[in-house]
Amino acid sequence: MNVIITGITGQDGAYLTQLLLEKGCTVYGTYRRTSSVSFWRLEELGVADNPNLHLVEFDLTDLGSAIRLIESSGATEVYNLAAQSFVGVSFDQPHTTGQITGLGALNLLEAIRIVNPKIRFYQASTSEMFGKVQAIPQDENTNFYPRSPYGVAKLYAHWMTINYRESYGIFGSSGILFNHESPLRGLEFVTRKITDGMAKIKLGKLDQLQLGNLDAKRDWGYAKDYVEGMWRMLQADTPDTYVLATGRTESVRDFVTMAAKAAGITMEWQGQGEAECGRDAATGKVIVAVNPKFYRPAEVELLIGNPAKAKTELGWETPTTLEQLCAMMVEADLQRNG
Ligand code: NDP
Ligand code: GDR
Repeated sequence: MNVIITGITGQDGAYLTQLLLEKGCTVYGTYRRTSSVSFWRLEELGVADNPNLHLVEFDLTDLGSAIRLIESSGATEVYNLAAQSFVGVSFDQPHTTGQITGLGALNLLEAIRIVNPKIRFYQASTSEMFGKVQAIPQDENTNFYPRSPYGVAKLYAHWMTINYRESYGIFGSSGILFNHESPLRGLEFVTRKITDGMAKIKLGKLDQLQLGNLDAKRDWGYAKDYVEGMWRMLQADTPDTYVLATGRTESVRDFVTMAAKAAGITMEWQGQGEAECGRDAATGKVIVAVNPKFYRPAEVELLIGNPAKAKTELGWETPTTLEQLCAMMVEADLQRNG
């Protein structure tokens, strides 16, 4: 079976490529032309040179390119993982984010509608669509209230997937995934910034880690478990919308404490707001400080998902605990920085 994965240079693209190759698929993985393309994630997973992986240059904002990709690959499944996915940047580049993250998904839906409406389509939707949350925990029936240009763009793509399902009978499924992390997570996202920072502090390569809102709470799971859920959504009898989450929420501050512990450091917290800091209990040195430059114009304060529907209907589960995930990430960063 031929499948397309957009955004294979990203975290999820790498894990999904690995999973679908293991399942015997031929993967057409798309990447963007840049002056320095990197396939480091695929290389770390040992799949970059797999003969069943075809790397295809593609930009989500180009409809013609989407049509040619769908035609030439002969794909029967398309996983749309490509996006401008960093919430912070979406405030500075709202237009680009809308073009890629919102209208980009429409380009693929249009290409499917034109070339082969039988193709199954997965849209990478997000818990950021819940934003200023209207219910706790959040599930498939919770009202949306996005709080960033990224969240708004993703909500457009989410509803277009549903609209193409209802208008043209396209098998379009939308996975509302809560935050998922791994040793392959980009350094700009808070978990990896923290595990990389703690590893560097432990190794004497960094004095202090600077963060924004320590009170934000997230439902963090392991990315490798979550790509299995994406695949299950496209193997179901009918297209639908599913939440993938762990059902547990922790603050950024708690994740710092957890990562420090995994690196062999005991944290002590002092102060409040912008004056809050975290000290290494053994040395008394301030190793974590708040820098308002990392605050967002509008924040998503609390996310916690209810994955009951995915469990019941897809048999999806996420066995990895946050402690295991955090330890895995710190261990990988200690090795990379050592
Ligand atoms: P990443 O940011 O790691 O990867 C995004 C991918 O999209 C990269 O391969 C990037 O390429 C590619 N991309 C960006 N712009 C374009 C473009 N114009 N044309 C083609 N490709 C482009 O994201 P993740 O792997 O973490 O997430 C995968 C998807 O799931 C994203 O859509 C994200 O918004 C969504 N999501 C992620 C969650 C998470 O917690 N990780 C939770 C919920 C949803 P390049 O390397 O060149 O930048
Ligand atoms: P998020 O992830 O915005 O939830 O989007 P991120 O890790 O960027 O932020 C999580 C929370 O941590 C707070 N925070 C900081 N964030 C970053 N990046 N850097 C900091 O220094 C920092 N300090 C505190 C943030 O304010 C926020 O509250 C991720 C992305 O993968 C999206 O693509 C995806 O859709 C959602 O997860 C679900």
